[in-house]
Amino acid sequence: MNDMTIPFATATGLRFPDDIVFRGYAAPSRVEGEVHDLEVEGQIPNELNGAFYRNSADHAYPPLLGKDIFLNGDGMVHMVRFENGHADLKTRYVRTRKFELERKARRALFGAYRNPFTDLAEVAGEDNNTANTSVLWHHGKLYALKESGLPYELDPNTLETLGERNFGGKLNRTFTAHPKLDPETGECIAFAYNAPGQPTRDIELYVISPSGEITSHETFQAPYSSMVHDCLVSRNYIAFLVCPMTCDWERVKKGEPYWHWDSHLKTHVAIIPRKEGVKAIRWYTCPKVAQQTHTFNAWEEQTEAGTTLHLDQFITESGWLSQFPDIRDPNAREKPPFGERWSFDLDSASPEFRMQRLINQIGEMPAIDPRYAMKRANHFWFGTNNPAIGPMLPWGPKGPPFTCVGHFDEAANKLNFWYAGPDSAPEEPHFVPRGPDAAEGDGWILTMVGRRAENRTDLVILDALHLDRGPVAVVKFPYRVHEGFHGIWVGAQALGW
Ligand code: V55
Ligand code: FE
Repeated sequence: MNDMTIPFATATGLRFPDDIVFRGYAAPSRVEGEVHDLEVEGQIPNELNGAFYRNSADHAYPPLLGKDIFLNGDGMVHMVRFENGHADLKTRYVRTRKFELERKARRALFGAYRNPFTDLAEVAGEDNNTANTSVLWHHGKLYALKESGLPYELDPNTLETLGERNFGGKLNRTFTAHPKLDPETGECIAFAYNAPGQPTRDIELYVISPSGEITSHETFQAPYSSMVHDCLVSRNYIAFLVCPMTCDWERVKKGEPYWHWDSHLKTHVAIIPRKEGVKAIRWYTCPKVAQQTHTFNAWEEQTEAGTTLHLDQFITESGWLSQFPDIRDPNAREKPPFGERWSFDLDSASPEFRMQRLINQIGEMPAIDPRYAMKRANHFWFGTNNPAIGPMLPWGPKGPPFTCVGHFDEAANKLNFWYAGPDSAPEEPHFVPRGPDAAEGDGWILTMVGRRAENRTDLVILDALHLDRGPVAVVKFPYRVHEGFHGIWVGAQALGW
């Protein structure tokens, strides 16, 4: 191929690898910018005032080692600001230490995902955090999060990076990308694993007050060091799954992937009462091979037997083999996640718990009405594929793209889908209530949609309880932004707009 056809080719031959992570629709976007007054098909509801923020991994430079996993891209945050039926887009890289050092050098300096032994000597001891996974809005501040590093605070209006934060010196070197917000107390329940920057069995548990102070910090030990990506919080309990995605520092030193799936390890569940804390921790062992991908919610039910704690989550029975190898079975095939409900009778001494299929449909990227977090929710949304209503899309770097958004109404036992159309891949759904007093589920689902044939992105607004009626509005971006991970909705009032 003629280098002249590559828009960012330089005298030094800056080129991205021609592989699944960097090619075609998955290619880094690298575009920072603003578009005022996006095109809109349909009508953006006037009640939808505020901002949708989401994070993504968008490699700023070709990978040092010639290849990489998409999880290791540089954090790029997108904001769509909604105001009285209008929508404006803003996109900026998070100015992490890694990003700044590499931009100065005009090349990659850091090597493999979370592996300092593959970095160039000139960045020895420097932080490899990409801040690429999620965004948090709490105590009036916006943060970009990645589980292998500290939060980066962003300006919620300009998306400028304000700096790395450790909440008064109380965090070590990591912080989860999936903290949970308590809609009743305003607290943020958060955790960190591998907090010193190396694998350890310790898990740090934090409570952050509505004013941003860490009011509680406790530590407990897991049976082994694992990828603790998400957690579950009910009104009175916190639960963690420790799954066989494990890190062995000796392998990392040899340049092997940070994580490997070891099906000889068991899946363990820790249940911690929020009031008593880790001294009252209780461990359960799961009888099947299980990896939690993401969680819907946790809630308690009072029965004659006492308190039952339910954990509603997506579970797969394999490792995440598109990203990290299986060290026991090189021929293992990745299995899709299903929504499951795991139920624990807390007043019983039994070491057993129940596992049921909650949603009879593969899925991932769960969402509920956030006002129903920590108590029983009836409505569940998720990204999914449904070959009965639309063909699958070609695999991307994280496996099969979604083609549909799904909704499960548990009380009615009904599944409902929106198919995004040919060559269209929805991302994580987000629920926004119609107003503060709206009933559960009465509102909208927002989802980014990759329009693969057009090399563009849309933000689609659906009626949350009637997905199959199709979009209320389609907010059209004039170009492609990179597929992302997790986002949030922040209302105009909270933003002080
Ligand atoms: C996940 C995502 C990550 C990561 C580790 O979804 C786990 C799981 C986007 O980065 O670094
Ligand atoms: Fe996640």
